[in-house]
Amino acid sequence: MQKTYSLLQKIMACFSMLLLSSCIKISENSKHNKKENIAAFDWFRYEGNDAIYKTLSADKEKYLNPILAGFYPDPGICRVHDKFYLVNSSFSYFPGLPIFESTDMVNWKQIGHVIDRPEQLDLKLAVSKGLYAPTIRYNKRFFYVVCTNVDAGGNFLVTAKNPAGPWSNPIWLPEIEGIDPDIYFDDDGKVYITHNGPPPNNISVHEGHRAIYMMEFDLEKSKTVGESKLVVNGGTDMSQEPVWIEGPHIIKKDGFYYMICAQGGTEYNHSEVVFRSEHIFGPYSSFPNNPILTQKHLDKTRANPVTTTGHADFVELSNGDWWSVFLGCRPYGDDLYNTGRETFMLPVKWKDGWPEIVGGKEPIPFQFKKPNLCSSKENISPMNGNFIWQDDFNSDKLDFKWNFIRTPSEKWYSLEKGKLLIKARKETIQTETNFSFIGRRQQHLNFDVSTKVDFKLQNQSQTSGLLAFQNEKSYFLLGNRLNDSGKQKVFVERVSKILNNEKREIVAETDLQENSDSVLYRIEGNAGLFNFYFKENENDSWILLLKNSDATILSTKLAGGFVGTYLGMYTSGNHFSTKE
Ligand code: 6LW
Repeated sequence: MQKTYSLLQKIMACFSMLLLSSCIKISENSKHNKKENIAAFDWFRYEGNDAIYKTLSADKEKYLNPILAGFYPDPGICRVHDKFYLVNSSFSYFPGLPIFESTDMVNWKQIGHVIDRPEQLDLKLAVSKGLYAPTIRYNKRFFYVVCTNVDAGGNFLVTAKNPAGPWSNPIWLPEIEGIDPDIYFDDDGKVYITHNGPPPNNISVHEGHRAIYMMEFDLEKSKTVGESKLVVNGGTDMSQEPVWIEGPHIIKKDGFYYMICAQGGTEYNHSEVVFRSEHIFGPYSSFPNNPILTQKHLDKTRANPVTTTGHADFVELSNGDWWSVFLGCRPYGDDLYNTGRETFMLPVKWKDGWPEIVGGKEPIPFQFKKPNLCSSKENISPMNGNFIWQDDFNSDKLDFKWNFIRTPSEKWYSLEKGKLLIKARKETIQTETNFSFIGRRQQHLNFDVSTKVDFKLQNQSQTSGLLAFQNEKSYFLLGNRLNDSGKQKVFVERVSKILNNEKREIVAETDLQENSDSVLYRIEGNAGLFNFYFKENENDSWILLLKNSDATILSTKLAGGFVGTYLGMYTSGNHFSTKE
C-alpha cells in the first residue's frame, strides 16, 4: 500500500514537474511573445521653430496669433464669470472635441475632451468625417455642447456640470438636418438651435447653395419643438450666388438678435458675415458692410500670409468688451499648409448697431494688444510660439495632446515604467480602423520631431516607427522592417495621390548596422520639405536617410479633408503583408 502510494506519488510528482515546466515554458513564451508584439516607445520630442515668431519682439502687452497653433478649427467659445472655455472640431480623432480653459484668453490650458468615452460615440469613419464644428454655451450651472457627428448619427447635444468632464452621453437631435448647430438661451427662458442645412425644398439655385434654419428646443424634454424655420437662404445676397453659408451663432445685444455665419467655404474664399433681426426667427437683414472678416482679397504674394479666415464665435468680457475667435491658416506656398486650420483671435468693435472684427479685412496680425484681463500666473504648456515639448511617458495617463485615429475598441497601449507600450496589431494605416497610432498635432511650419522605440521584429510583415499622417492616402512612415535574409532595414514609405497615385512606395531604405531592436527616428519639417533621419544609439549622430522630400503631399490642398497633419508613433504586425 505504502509502496503503491509512493510510486503513485512519484508518478504524480513527475507529472506535476512536467506540467509545471511546460507551464513555465508557456508563460515564458507568452512573456516573450508579448514583448515581441509590443513596440516600446521611450520618449517623444517635438520642437517647433517658426521664423515668424523670431521676428516679433517680446511684448507683455501683446498676445500671439494663432492662439491655438495647429489643427484646432471651428472654435466655439463661452465665458462663465472670469473663465473662458473654448472647443474645436476633431473629426474622427479620439478623444474628440478638445476643450480649453483660460482666464486671460491668451494662455489656454487643455482641461480635457468633450468626447472621451467610447460609449459616447464610436468614431469608425473616414478621417475628415465625424465631429464637426461644436458650439459651447453655459446656462444655469450647466455647460452645453452641440455638435454634428457627420455620417454617424448627425446632430447631438451633450451637457456637463464641470467642463473638464464628465460630459453626458449624446442626446441625438434627429429632427435637425445638416451641420454646425448653435444653441442659444434667450432671456425669456426659451432655447433655440440654429444650423446649416440644404437649400429650401432641396433645390440648389447654384452650386454651394445652402441655408440656415432655426428650431425651438425644449430643454426639459431634451426635444426640438415644431419645425425648422428658414432664417437665411443662401447667404448675404442671393444675386451674388453666395456659397456655403454655415457655422451660425446667435448673440443678443441692445434688443437685436445677431446671427454671425461663415460664408464662402472653408478654403481661400472663406469669410464671416453678420445678419440681425428684432425677432429671433427673423426676418434677418444682412450687414451692408459684410463680410466682417476675410483675407480673400489681399495680395497673394504678401509676406507671412494668414488665409481662409472665417467660422467665428464671439464672447463678451465682463467689462463689456467683445472678442472673436475664428479659424485661419498659415500657408508656406500657394495655398499650401500642412498644419490644418488653426484658432486665431481679434477684438470686435460695435458701431451703429453692427459688430466688426477689428482689422478683419487687413492682414491678420501675429501679435496684437491683449484683452483687458489679468494675466494668468499659471504655468501652462504653450499652444503657440516656438517651444520644445517632450513626453518621457512617466505618467500613468496619456497627456491630453495625444490622440488616436478613431475610437479604440480594445486597450492596445499601456504606460509602464517610463515607456509607452503599443501593441503591433493586424490593423494598418491603409485600413479605416483604429490602427495602433498615437499622435499629436504638427503645430509649426518648421518642426523637428523624434522618438526612440524598441521593437523585436519577428517577421517581414511587422514595423514600428514615426508617422506623419494626414490620411491613409497621404502620409510618410519612417520605420524598420526585416528583409528576406533577416536583416533589418530602415525605410521611408510614402503614399500620395499626386506623386504615386495612392500607391505605397518605399522612397528610401538602408540597412541597420547593429541589427539591434532599438532605433531612434527623426523627421525635420521645413514647410513643404521634410528630412528623415535615424540612428541606433542615443549618443550617435543622426544619419540622414532622405533629404528634402516633397511634403506638400501632406497639405490640405493636395491631401484634401478638414484635418491637419499628425505626428506620432505607429506599429503594426501586418503592415507589409497587406499590399495596397
Ligand atoms: C464646418 C464648417 C466649416 O462644419 O468647415 O469652416 C466645416 N467652416 O462650418 C468643417 O470644419
